[in-house]
Amino acid sequence: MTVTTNRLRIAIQKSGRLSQDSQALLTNCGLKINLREQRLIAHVENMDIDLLRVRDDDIPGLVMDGVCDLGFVGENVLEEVSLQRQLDNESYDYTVLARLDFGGCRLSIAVPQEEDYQSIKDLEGRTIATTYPRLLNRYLKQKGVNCRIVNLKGSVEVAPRAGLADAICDLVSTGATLEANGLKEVEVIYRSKAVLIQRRDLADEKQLKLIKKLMPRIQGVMQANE
Ligand code: PRT
Ligand code: ZN
Repeated sequence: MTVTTNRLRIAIQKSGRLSQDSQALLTNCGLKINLREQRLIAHVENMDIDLLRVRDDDIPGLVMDGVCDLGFVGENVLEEVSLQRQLDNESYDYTVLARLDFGGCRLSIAVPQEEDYQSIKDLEGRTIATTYPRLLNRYLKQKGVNCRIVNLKGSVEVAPRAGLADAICDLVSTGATLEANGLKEVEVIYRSKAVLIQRRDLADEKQLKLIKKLMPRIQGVMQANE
């Protein structure tokens, strides 16, 4: 059973790197958010909007399945989920309303520092650990390199030391984590930022009007931050 409501539903990361910035953006747009720490749903007091606070990995699917109307998510997660859903013959439709000014990072391949690395061809036949198997697979295919991909949900950066993989493919921002684990970045395979996405089939007039009102405010807040 799906609960019908014509309040606009926005999915945001509950706790993590995108939570604060997503919430701050909405607050700066004038939304009065009633936040109780452990709650799944936060009501916006002065507009017909509810925030759904979930794991970032669930956000693309919630929007693609039409369970949420909008979502704040990293392009890395969005693209990975899209590729996976295409393979699984599930819907993967969405519209990007805005590319945001936070959550910037890159998805990179890294190898042990002592490795003599010349090019991606050096990884032929080797094993790479990652949380992003679809993005990595797409990149390796483009380059014509065959590798074994090991799918890890966490602790990717320790995989080479633990003898689980020859290389890793993980998110990087400052590079400090790679360095602390004796790894060096050798290929950037994807550059990511946070985006605001909308479900494709949104048709409710009231909700569309609300989004139309919200978008110039979001652009305004981002310009003010420049
Ligand atoms: O619990 P939930 O599933 O919601 O959260 P999560 O743990 O999966 O994600 P989270 O909160 O870590 O990241 C959410 C999103 O933030 C990512 O999907 C990216 O879009 C974005 N982002 C931006 C990053 C980073 N920067 C980043 N540096 N996500 C992860 N990292 C990791 C990086 O892999 C490294 O392990 O942070 C660590 C520190 O990075 P360095 O390079 O500065 O050392
Ligand atoms: Zn996650």
